[in-house]
Amino acid sequence: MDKNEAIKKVKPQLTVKRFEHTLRVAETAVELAERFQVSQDKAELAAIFHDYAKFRPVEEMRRIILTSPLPNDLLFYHQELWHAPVGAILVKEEHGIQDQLVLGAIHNHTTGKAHMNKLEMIVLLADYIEPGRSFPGLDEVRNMAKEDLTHACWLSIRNSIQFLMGKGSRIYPDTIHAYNDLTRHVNGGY
Ligand code: DGI
Ligand code: FE
Ligand code: FE
Repeated sequence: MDKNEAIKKVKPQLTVKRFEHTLRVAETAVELAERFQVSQDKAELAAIFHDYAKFRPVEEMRRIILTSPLPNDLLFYHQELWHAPVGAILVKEEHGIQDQLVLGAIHNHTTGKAHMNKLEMIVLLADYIEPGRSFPGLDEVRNMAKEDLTHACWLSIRNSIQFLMGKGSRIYPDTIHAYNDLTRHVNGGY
């Protein structure tokens, strides 16, 4: 599917603000894909669809989690997490996107997971550093994203965990697994 077709499919699913965020994530993902040598087309497609399910009714997402191969433990964690795995299912069902790399990047863009591939890291990171975002520690992540994809991804996951813990929120295990896995690459094992 080409870029314009993808944009046409996503736009009616989102608010104006979320759609503009999506376009910035796509631009950022393409830059990262070029820098870190993965398919720019796949990065762009995954980024355009990454928040596809963001505004689906909670009850619809719950039903999809219960009736698909998605892990049911998602239901015990924040609803904000659900749009990522549910989005991967819906873009396949509703728009025939079959590419496993693209679907994986959509699926894992919020929580991350252990052993992410480059495309997954790129979409997660692009979502975090797109130019419309501003939160503490972001400059450091943006600078690191110029050089080291894994380290930048580690910083973004570490910041997210710190943010969530600061609020006393639960943390989905895949986010912790992502942190532990990336930590091995960043500081050599401990
Ligand atoms: O969809 P976006 O707003 O663009 O960004 P996102 O898909 O990264 O959603 C992040 C939200 O999910 C953010 O408000 C934090 C929240 N969240 C809740 N529980 C978890 C979590 N994020 C992670 N990584 N892990 C969690 O367990
Ligand atoms: Fe998202
Ligand atoms: Fe997003």
